[in-house]
Amino acid sequence: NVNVTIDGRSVSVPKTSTILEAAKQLGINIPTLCYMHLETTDFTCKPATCRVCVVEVEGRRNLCPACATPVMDNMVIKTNSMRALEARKAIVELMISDHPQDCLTCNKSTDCRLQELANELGIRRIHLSGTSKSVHPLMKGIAIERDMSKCIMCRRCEEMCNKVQKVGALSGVNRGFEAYVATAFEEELENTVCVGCGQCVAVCPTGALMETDDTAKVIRALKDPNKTVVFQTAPATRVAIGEEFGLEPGTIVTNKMVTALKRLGADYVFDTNFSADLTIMEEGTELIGRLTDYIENKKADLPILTSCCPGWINFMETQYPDQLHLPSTAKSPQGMFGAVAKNYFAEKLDIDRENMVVVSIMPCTAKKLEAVRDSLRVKDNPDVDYVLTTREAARLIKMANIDFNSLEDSNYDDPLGEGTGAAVIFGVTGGVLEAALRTVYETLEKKELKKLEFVPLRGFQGVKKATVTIAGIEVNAAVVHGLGNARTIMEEIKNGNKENLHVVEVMACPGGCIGGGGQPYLHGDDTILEKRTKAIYEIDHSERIRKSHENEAIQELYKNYYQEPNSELAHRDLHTHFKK
Ligand code: HC0
Ligand code: SF4
Repeated sequence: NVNVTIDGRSVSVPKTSTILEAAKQLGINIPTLCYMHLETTDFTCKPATCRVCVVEVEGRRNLCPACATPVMDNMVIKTNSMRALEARKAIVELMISDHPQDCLTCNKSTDCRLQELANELGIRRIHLSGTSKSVHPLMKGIAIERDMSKCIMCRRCEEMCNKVQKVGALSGVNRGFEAYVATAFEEELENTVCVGCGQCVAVCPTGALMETDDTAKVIRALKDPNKTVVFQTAPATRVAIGEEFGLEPGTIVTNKMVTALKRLGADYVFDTNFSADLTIMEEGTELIGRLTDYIENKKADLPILTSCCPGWINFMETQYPDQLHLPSTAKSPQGMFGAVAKNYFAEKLDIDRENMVVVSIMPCTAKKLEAVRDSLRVKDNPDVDYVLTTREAARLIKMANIDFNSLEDSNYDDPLGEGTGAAVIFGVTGGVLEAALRTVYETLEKKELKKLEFVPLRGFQGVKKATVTIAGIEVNAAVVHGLGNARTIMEEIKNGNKENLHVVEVMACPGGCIGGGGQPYLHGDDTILEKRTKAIYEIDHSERIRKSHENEAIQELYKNYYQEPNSELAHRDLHTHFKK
């Protein structure tokens, strides 16, 4: 360890620390724009380009960037000297002078770190007037909107896409005023290897990267008297949307969210948890089928890969097109919900599917891309009409003058509103597999599973593996989250699957859906992911029914409509195919 003095206070820190880290130990938060570190996500962005963290070090002529300057014994540092403050202010002013000044109408307003910093530093006027030199057209994709005029070259998106997700869709180009982050050949993200996970959006400090805003379309549908508007809410939204209304991360607001959607004018508010249980029935049956096949014929498409995460499926299609026989053919819960709503439920209501509008509230930007897939529509009519991220849903609620925190609780509607504890854990990494194992175990063993928690599959470790013995079969399971880890496991599988994996769960976003690209921003604090996870497990624990096959509404649906999992009708509505 070494001793340093920062702003007049001493601290002993490991000698490998930077000034920024040492200051943190004293509770001094030196502002940063480009630097970001997320422990759970294993994400570090440290290009030292923004220079906002400059501090004064005694004996050195130049100011030093705190994020990139290692401490030395007896160093004396001032983070708030006049010189440091003025330099910091000048740097931010320079950035703003080359930034569109449309904070009033920017989608990121009040969530923008640059805006916040300008306020913290008391910048009230831009002396360096001049027009913004970096003018770029707004690129509006189905999932993600890019406005590179607002890019400050912090490179967080690039680091996230290339180092954590290992997709490689983004890279910095040009120099000086002309510098920005581009896709290959300046293509729209959708025409590149981008999978739409939105993790770049999640770390962007300004309005350069945003989800594409679909709130106006939903408002139009809600106002149309001829439309029956049906909402579904994803598992991970209920433990996060409260943050948008100032509640503690991990506050469970499931039933307030239902009330809010009803106040907006929804005709029905249903739960994606319902169709998550349905997914377990379809996917679990497929898993049992492939395992049996393997035992009997020594040959089968193994490991079976989960198919509910659209970012992951896009990744499979672009990166591993020769392995597309492995994913389960089950649609995601969002997709299954749309099909059940527009086929079964519309028929029950005796309305045309064209007059039903299905709106999903999802923690995810890639769900917007999933909703426009060919396999999720009948002729021109999509099963899911619009997808709003958790952030967009909150915006819609605020717009409608609904005081979220004082809302009373409401229950989901029947019959697509019933979900189990197994369904809610879909929202965290390891949850889909745990839910599947609960059902597969009881189906094959024909006896009650006493301990429902599969602890080795829980937690934030990037790759988790466990062997579970079910009816004499040793099932080798793995769980990965974050596409970089998905790539690791896919390489293992491609190279002969030496560990003989039978089933693998993949979620594109670190932490699973609770860390989705459409969730309330973490602003660098990833303890929020732990809090959301804890809340998801709390909900599971408190549910009366915690296994998908015991969901009574699902049992009814099979009895009245689909007959049995993987039936012909189930294949028509609930299964999909992949694009090479
Ligand atoms: Fe997820 Fe899902 S669990 S992907 O993370 O499977 O988005 O929350 O809705 O569809 O259920 C997201 C979350 C879902 C789906 C479910 C799955
Ligand atoms: Fe990369 Fe995901 Fe952003 Fe696409 S959405 S550019 S894959 S981080």
